[in-house]
Amino acid sequence: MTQGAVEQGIEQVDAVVVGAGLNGIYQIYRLVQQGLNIRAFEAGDSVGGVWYWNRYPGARCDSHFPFYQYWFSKELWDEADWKERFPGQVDIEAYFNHVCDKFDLKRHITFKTRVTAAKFDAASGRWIVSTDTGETVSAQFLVFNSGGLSVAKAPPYPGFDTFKGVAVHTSRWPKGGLDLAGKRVGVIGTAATGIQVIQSIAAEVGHLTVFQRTPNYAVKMRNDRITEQDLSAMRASYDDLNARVHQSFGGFVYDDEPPMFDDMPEEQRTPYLESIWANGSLKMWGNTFADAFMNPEAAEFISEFVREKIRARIKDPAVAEKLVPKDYQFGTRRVPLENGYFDVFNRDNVTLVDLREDPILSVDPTGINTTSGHIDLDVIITATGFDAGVGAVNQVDIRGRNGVSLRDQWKTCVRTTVGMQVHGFPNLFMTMAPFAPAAAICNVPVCTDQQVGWISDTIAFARAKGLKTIEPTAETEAAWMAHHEEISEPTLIGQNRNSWYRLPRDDGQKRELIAYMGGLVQYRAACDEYRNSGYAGFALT
Ligand code: NA7
Repeated sequence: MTQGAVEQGIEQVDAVVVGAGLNGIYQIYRLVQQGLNIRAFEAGDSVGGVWYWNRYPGARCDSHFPFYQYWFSKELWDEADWKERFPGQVDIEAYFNHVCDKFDLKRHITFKTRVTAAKFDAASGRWIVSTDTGETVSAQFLVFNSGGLSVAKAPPYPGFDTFKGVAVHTSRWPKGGLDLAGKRVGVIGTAATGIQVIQSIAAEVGHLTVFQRTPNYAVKMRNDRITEQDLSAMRASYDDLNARVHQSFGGFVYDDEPPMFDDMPEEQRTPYLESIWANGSLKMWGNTFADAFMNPEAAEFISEFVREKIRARIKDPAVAEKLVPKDYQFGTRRVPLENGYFDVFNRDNVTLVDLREDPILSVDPTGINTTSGHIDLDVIITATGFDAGVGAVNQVDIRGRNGVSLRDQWKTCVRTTVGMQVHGFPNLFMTMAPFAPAAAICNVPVCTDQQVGWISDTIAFARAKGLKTIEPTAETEAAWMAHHEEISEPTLIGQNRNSWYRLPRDDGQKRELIAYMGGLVQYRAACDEYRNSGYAGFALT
């Protein structure tokens, strides 16, 4: 039992893990392996996180085979049975269940339970964690693996609650599915999720109205079937890929080094892009020109290439012009993949509403009102995205040293140290949080490997040294934020204000860019340096 303000009768554990998705599952595995006594809480009734919640039609991973899987176990690679180059939600959810069953992890998880509050007790150096089912647990370490994209954004239109048909956010799609056959369906949102839903349901519904605010440069996905041969090659490549993937920029290994834009003769540029386009993957975003994130001329060249690809798919030139992004450059927001999306707009039963010309005014019991009139709908699907980076952590009333509220602190200014700790909140860790590649610009399982690894190593260090607390100093945090801004802001992604990579703010303050743009190698080096130095720049008590 621990001392201090911890009350008698409260369950004492070494660590509490919040969330049992991609990060949480590996976090549980690591901490259990390290001999910690843990409790994990998960809001859903099973594991998978975003792959548990996002069961909308066409939900699919945009990371290509074989990069979207855990890297910590070669056995998992030997057993994996991927069927498609871009796995769908059903297969990914099954994979997570397999991982949990194989390592017997579910017994550590309390399902259908949300952590609602966490209070740091300075005397004991422990967190008192409360849940919505009335449980209270005391833990030395508290790890938020609650996801960077798990709190849904609701559309802010007046009257939305009065709609008498079915209204559903894509991340809350009912487990039993929705019957859309013959229905008048509206989809609000045309980014990664909206694109997948729209292309999947267009042929089934009676009429589909697509409400688009910002057009996206979607890249054609090449979703090959994965054969036994591919799986054998995947298994044989594990050691090589595992060695290289952690040294990549964004969690994918590409065999070719991209050239600098100016080094490639002009006449070779388009055929070169064609060859990458044919790959049908996010390679088009991450591995065209080495300076594509920095050089506006390179970005504009790629943008024009993709604009032409979109135009070529749409029969009506007026519709095509609405779907072609012109006011920002390719790659400066998350690039979605598509498989039939643009062709949908050639169908007679599909209408595109450009919200920039014809904004939504309100929702009423029978549909949506735009400036040009009323649209009758039976179903409204909101694919409007998430409260990115901070949303899930902010749902919990977290009180650190001196009772300071993390949520209140983050209202005016979000700060982290390498996206995994926050000064003033000792022994608290998080993954997928702002100012790390994991927040926005990384193939997540590779970031997970690194972030969960660092957190687990840090906890192991603290325990081996018999520490009560570990946290970054204010100076360390300020230095990380200064480095992040110096590296990330000058990039073209940093210059695009219209993206979930930049946190929304209504108070006139600067909006933080959550995407750390230094790449995995530089990020990993910074994290390793802290660890290898015995956590220089951290307060250890
Ligand atoms: P995103 O990428 O945040 O996209 C949300 C979409 O919804 C996007 O098209 C938004 O337009 C649109 N949106 C958001 N709010 C509104 C309102 N109020 N009215 C109209 N349209 C709106 O979320 P996704 O779920 O597609 O993808 C999230 C990530 O999950 C994705 O990047 C992958 O990494 C996996 P906007 O572009 O803001 O004008």
